[in-house]
Amino acid sequence: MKNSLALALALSLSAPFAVMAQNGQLAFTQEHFHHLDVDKDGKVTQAEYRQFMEGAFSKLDTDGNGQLSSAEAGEVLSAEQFASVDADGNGQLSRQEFLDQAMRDFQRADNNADGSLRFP
Ligand SMILES: [Ca+2]
Ligand SMILES: [Ca+2]
Ligand SMILES: [Ca+2]
Repeated sequence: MKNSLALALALSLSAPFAVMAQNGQLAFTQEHFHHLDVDKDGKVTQAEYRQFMEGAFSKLDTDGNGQLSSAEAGEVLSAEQFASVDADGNGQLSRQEFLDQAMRDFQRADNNADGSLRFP
C-alpha cells in the first residue's frame, strides 16, 4: 500500500473512479490507463506519468508555495504515508520528494523495465 501511495493518491485525486490494488500490485482500470496515456498510443511512458504527477502535485498544493503541508496532503495521505514520502523529514513534501516517490512507483509497476506501462 505505502509503496504505491503517490500513484494511488494522484489517481484518486484526478479521476472520478476508484483505484484498485490487488495482491499489493498496482491495478489500473482501463479508464485510469486511458487517462494517463495522453497520446493514446497504448502505453503510459515515464514522461506521461511524470507529467500527470506534476499536475497532481499542483492540484494538491492549494496555496501554491511549492510544498505540500500535511493539511494539503491530508485528504489523500495518512500521517504515516506522508512521513514515508517526506524524505528529509521537514514536515513538508517538496515537488522533488513527491516526484521521487512517483517515479519509484512507476519503476516498480514497470515489470519488464522498458520504460512504459501497458494495460494488461
Ligand atoms: Ca502514451
Ligand atoms: Ca502548499
Ligand atoms: Ca520534505
